Amino acid sequence: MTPSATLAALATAPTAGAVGILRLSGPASLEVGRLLAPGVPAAPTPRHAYLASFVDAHGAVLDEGLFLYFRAPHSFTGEDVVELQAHGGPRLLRLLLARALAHPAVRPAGPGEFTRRAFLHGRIDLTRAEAVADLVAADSEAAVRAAAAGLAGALATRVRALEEPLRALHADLEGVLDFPEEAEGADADAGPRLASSRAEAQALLAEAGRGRLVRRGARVALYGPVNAGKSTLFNRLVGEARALVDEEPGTTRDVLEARLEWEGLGVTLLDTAGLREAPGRVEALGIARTREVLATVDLAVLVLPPGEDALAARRWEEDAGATPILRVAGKCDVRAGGARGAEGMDGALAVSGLTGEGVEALRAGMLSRLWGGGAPGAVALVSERHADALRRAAEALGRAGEALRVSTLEAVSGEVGLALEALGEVSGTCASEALLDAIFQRFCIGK
Ligand SMILES: Nc1nc2c(ncn2[C@@H]2O[C@H](COP(=O)(O)OP(=O)(O)O)[C@@H](O)[C@H]2O)c(=O)[nH]1
Ligand SMILES: [Mg+2]
Repeated sequence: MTPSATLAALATAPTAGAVGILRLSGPASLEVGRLLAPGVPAAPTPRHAYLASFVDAHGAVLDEGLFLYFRAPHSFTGEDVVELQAHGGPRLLRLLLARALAHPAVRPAGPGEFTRRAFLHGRIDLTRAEAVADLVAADSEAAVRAAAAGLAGALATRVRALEEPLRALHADLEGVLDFPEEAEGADADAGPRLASSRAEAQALLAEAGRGRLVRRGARVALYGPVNAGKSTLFNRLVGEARALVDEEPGTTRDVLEARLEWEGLGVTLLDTAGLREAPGRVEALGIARTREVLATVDLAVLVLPPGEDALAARRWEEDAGATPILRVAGKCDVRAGGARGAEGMDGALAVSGLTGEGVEALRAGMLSRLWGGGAPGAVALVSERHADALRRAAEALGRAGEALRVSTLEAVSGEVGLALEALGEVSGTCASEALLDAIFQRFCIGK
């Protein structure tokens, strides 16, 4: 990759739209931009919107639009950037792009390459570059807010707060090793310093679960015996009649999905087939699917009909395996022999899908089981990639603490160095080309 090449790409989707943007970044941006928009002055005012005609190679006008120039280093990429905002015709935009690419200094931008340049030129750290992709991919309000916080540096700040004291500790340790006399005592409080960094790394790591929920939304399945009222409850929660409700057992044979948003958090609600009816072939497939689903969801809502006994309830709970369970005493409007439904079950929420009773409490209960306290969105978006690096950092710091007790200062310093390398993969201060390739591959072209 030659950072001096000038990049060109369409920054808007390749479909018809009100506006289409051609973006150029690199030393030849202005020259190439002015080939397309010759009416713009040779030394345009940066960040000024010029109304300009865009022309083909023979000077024939193709469109009229805005020309924007950002002078290095005061641009998103840190390089000279030109943006042409044309009308959003896909064919028109391809003509403009082709014209830009015909210039020998210009080549097409790869996925995320503008953002990558911003990172390479120190405009943003790696967590903020990743937040750009998160923002584009965000499909719930919580995901938007979390990505926006990341773009503003929420995660970057936390990682820096971890890296800086560790770097100082590393320098102190190396000082004591290299110049034992001058630096004497600089390692005196290494123990508590290590412990506090490790605790901070673990605290950040603990947010990975919430990060995952925000990023991809929560998955919640309704399950339980046939005819418990799952599909009726599903429809009630979704707010429309999606699932087939029938008095005949075994009506829901496949798994139904609905995508909802609760307090900004994306929630995929799944309605499953009952697990234990005497199955026909189709029902049996539904039951197998239900088991699969239960293993993958973030929360399993066990809906039990009135009169289900405690022993049976326990068997149902075992079906969910390691997945957290929320118990619902369904059809609570029914009074079976004087006793109200299955609400005698410990901690079960009494709910009726038919009347709507308890449904709001159930929704709140699901959210609090999924999310705990605080509003979805107020979270540092720790990705799997970040979590992996943070885990390695915390482990290295644990070994450093151990080495401080039983081994040499060299060993301690070596482990601190490893922790710093792992953190550097998060912030990008220590990221290999291969890692950067993998990260920016997720981006769209033109971003
Ligand atoms: N009284 C009462 N009947 C319900 C309730 N929910 C469902 N039913 C009835 O129970 C039967 C089975 O409901 P369905 O939602 O298909 O149960 P599923 O097999 O668990 O999906 C239908 O006849 C529903 O009308 C409820 O909350 N109260
Ligand atoms: Mg059903």
